[in-house]
Parts: sequence; C-alpha cells; structure tokens
Amino acid sequence: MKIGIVLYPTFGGSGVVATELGKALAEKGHKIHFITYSQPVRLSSFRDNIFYHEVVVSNYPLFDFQPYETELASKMVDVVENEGLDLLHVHYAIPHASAAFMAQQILKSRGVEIPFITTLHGTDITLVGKDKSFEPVITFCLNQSNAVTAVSESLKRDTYEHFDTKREIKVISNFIHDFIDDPIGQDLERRRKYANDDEKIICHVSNFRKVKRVEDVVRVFHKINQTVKSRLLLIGDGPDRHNVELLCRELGTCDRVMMVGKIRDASNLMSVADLFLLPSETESFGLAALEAMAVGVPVISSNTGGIPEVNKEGYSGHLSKVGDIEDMAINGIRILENEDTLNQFKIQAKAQAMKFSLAEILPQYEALYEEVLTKF
Ligand code: GMT
Repeated sequence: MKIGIVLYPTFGGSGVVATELGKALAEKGHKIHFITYSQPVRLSSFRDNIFYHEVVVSNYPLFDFQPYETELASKMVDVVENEGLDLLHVHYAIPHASAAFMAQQILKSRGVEIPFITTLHGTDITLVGKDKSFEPVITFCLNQSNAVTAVSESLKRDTYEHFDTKREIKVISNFIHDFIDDPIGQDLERRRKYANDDEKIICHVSNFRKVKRVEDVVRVFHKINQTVKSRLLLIGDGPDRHNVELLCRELGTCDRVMMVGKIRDASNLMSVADLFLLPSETESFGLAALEAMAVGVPVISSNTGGIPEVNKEGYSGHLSKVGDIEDMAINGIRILENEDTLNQFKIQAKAQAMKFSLAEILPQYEALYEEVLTKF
C-alpha cells in the first residue's frame, strides 16, 4: 500500500507512535509518505520505502497566524495526486483530521477518491473538555473520517463523553518496537556515570507540561531518597522546567537531580534506571511508562485515564490517586528497598510491556487499512 502519514514531528507520544508505525510498515514493504512541517525526531536516517514531504508555511506579513492547516491540506493533495497514495492516516485530530477532510474534498472535485483514518491520541480529545471552541470541528471530523481509532479504551470513553457522536471508534493500543534482553542485568559501567552502586536511579520523561505534574515527581523522589538513597534522572524539557528547578533548590535536592533535557533515544538512557515515575493529571495512554517497562523499569504512576490499561497494579508497578505523593513514595520504597522485589518487578514490567509489542499491534493497523479500502 502507499500510505500518507500526517503527524506532529516532535518528541510527543503521538509523533513517536506515528513515526514508528510508518517505519514498521515500510519494513513490511509498504510505501510510507510522512507529511509534516519538519523531519520527525524518530526519523533520523534514510530508510527504504520512506519519503518525507515537508509542509512549508508562508510567512506573509498579513498573517498574524500562519495558515498551517491550509498548507497541509494543499501538500496532502499534491502528494496523493503525484505519488498515487491509497490512503491517508492522520495522527491527532487538530488540525490534521480537518486538513485531511479538506484534502479529500479537493481531490474528489479533481476526480481522485481517497479515504482517511484518524487516530486520536489524547489531548486532541481531552483538551476540548477545557476549550469548547474546538468541539464543532472535531465532532465533524470524527464523523467524516473513514475510520477512527483511539489509543486506549479510556480515550474511547472520553471521546464519547465529550462529543456528540455515535461513530465507531476502534481501540488500537500504542506499541513498542525494542525490548531489553535481560531486564535485571544492567551495564554497570554505564550506570556508574549516573549513580554510585549503593544508589537507585529514578527516572521521568515528559514534555514538562502542567498535566505531567513534574513537581510531584521531585516530591516523590525526595521522600523515597530519605529511605532509599537515590538519584533522579529527568529527561525532556518544557514550560514547567523552571518550577522544577526552583523546587529542587527549595528541597535541597539539586545535587541528586540530573536534568538531561530533550534526547532522541530516551529508552536507551532509561535502561539504567530502577524506577519510572508518571504522576500525570491525565494520560490517554502513557507511552513513556510503556517505554520504561520495555527496558525493564517498573512504574509508579497515577491511576488516571489509560494508565491502568498499561501499568498493572502490583505487577509492573503501582498506581495511586493523582497527587497522592505519600502513597507513590511508599510504593516506590516498597519496590526499591528489597533487591529481590525490585528484580521481580523488573521482569514483570518487561513481560507486561511485551503485550504491547509491535508484532501484536501492526497487524491490527494493516487489517484496518484493508477494511477501509475495501469498504471505500
Ligand atoms: O502527553 C502529551 O502531552 C503529548 C501527547 C501527544 O500527542 O504526543 O501525548 C498523548 O499521546 C500519547 C501517544 O498516544 C499518549 O501516550 C499520551 O498519554 C497522550 N497524552 C495525554 O493524554 C496527556
């Protein structure tokens, strides 16, 4: 198949999932055309069957706001016509689904018929709970998409709650490509760059937005460190980073906290960790937690949104109410203070992550593509 994938090219989970999906489909021989405004972060080198089409936005002085959606729709029309695409798969509803609908209609007027699939990732849906102005466009796009998928059962429920639509939504979970061979054995030399042998490494990865509650991460770490000597590894960057730095200073933990900023291959670094913290306010899935589990790192998380579908209580980690720092710290200590318990959780974290392996998920997308093309 020739498939156009529209995505946000950034470090965010939706872009990561879309890029990894495209790479996996390309390996199976499909021709994948990524359409977005810059090279996706997970697409660093040339690969067979993968093409990247950059959407360049005009910088005309009249525009206070650059018309990205219009440029994107035009680019989709161009790529579909000239590359002969069979279908478009857009990740994240705003504005990708509305641009896809526009492209579909333009193409129809030019005698080309193409279906589009919308995958919902979370904030495209939950955001609407806060900003109703998006509602009419998203409802319309949900109804017009030739198929809609959501990355968790929780997100599917949220979508029906926020939008007046009866449209079928198929749940296809996010997935992981790479797993660590031995979740217990760690590269000690590498680990020693971040912690002494008698210290544990606690890790968090996010875009440091309010919703991630990174200050809770620091507070939980601070409590754990009073019982189990630890280091905190913070990966990513974003609006809350400064507040986090201030909190570290206030708690006097700066010398135990390492902030490495945005990195392309977070999983590689996460593999030196013993525990992953994800105390988010809301999370449609929690891809970062799954990535941690895949490299054998148990997860202490909140029990919100789609996280309970990924992190299993008492098996791959523990779950607490949003904001319950005390409970999260107690759970973290319970895992970290006994080496046998920690190793058991590491093995179980990897086993749980394997349920979301690419081999399980990729056929679901391929089957959906076939179904949509057959019905269209
Ligand atoms: O978490 C973010 O703020 C980024 C956002 C994105 O679109 O990249 O993540 C959402 O999609 C991910 C991939 O499906 C999910 O793993 C995240 O849980 C989801 N974020 C939220 O729901 C807050």
